[in-house]
Amino acid sequence: MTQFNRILLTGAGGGLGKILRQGLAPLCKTLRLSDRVDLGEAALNEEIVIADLDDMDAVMEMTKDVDAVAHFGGKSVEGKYKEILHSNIMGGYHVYEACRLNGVPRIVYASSNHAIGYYPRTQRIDDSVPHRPDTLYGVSKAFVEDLASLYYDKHGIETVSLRIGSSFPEPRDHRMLATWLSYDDLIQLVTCSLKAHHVGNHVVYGVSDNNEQFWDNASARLIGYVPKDSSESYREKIEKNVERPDRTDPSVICCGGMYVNYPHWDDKED
Ligand code: 15L
Repeated sequence: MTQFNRILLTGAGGGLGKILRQGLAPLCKTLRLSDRVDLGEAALNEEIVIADLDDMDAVMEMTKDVDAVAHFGGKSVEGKYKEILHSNIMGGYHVYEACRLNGVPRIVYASSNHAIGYYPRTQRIDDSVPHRPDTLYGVSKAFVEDLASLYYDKHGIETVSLRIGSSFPEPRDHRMLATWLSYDDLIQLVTCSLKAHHVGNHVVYGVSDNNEQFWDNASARLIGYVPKDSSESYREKIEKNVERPDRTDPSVICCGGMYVNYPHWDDKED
């Protein structure tokens, strides 16, 4: 059922953006899509804006006359400080500030488990723990979660921050048996986040109904999310094809996996 007049999806050309381009279409009369990469032809109910999120004027334009923003734009993995700064930190700030100036009441933010990646897997954390980022990318996710807090307390803009685990067609390794979020469950989670009546500033984990879980996700149930998929059907394939990692490695001890072992990206050769 159509509920919104216009939703803006940033990062519509990215891995998850492409899934949500299809998945969010039934929710609104017009789906406005933005990215800095080519998005192809606009379908009948689509509007396309090619722009960079570090351009405030462009973000002001794209957030005009929208009822909600699904903010999936920016860099989705670790990178050099300047890339993270422009894409995620400045980009995130521009989205919040433009929503304030244009009166947009709700944002669904694609945060990441890397905002809390240094927590050990043995500690069952919920949405209320302090940030413990494992990378500069994780820091940028924590920063935008904090912007969400400020913009709710001070300006009344509601946010659901989704600390997405690993959203791919299927889990790829042992860690993803716990962190996997299927595409159908992703669509459901974003839909619940857009439609829930009063969310304030809310943080949830983006994971499917996996047997193995690192996080207490009661806050996701509060907005009506009932995941349908489980990584369990892929366990046998992973046990057979993927080498079991060394249990004493920090990437196995911590939720963030290999991100905790990454070097500082500015030390890397181009
Ligand atoms: C993320 O935040 C990334 O966007 C994705 O590419 C995966 O690395 C995922 O985290 C993960 O932790 O598996």
